[in-house]
Amino acid sequence: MFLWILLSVFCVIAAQPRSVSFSGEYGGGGGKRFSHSGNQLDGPITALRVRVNRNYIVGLQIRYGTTWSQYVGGSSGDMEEIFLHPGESVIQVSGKYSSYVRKLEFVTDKGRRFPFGKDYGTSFNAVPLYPSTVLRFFSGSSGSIIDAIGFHWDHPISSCVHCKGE
Ligand code: MMA
Repeated sequence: MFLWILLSVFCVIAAQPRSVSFSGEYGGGGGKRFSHSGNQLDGPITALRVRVNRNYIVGLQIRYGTTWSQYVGGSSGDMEEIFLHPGESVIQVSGKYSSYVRKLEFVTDKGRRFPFGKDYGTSFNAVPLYPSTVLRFFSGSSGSIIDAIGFHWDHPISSCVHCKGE
């Protein structure tokens, strides 16, 4: 009986369609860790602010729904900002890194590409593992610049029960 219950539980879990995947981390070991896991409750990613100097990705601030995340990173260089179209999602991030993050290029499901930073270092190409999944949140490490970055993919948020102003 116990074995039968165990087997049923296993089958139910094994039959669930998978959707969550992670790409990264890209970069080095310095800085202080950050994760936007909880920001997902504010809604889907709707805009990006990326601070760049002449060598590195210096800082990041991400808008989830209508709420901007805390800024992570340093103060050198210039802040650039892009807004996604309503319903548009990031489905690929390629870039370059060394001991720090040097370039990030976001590609959306509408075929738009947004490059930030410089073309030096080791290349990476981050894409979701499962079909129809999109960039849901960021994590990584930062100090005076962005030391490392990772990308978390899942289905787009459909029901915005927690979202403000959606
Ligand atoms: C700080 C500190 C380091 C980090 C760098 C770059 C200047 O030092 O947080 O751990 O590697 O910034 O972000």
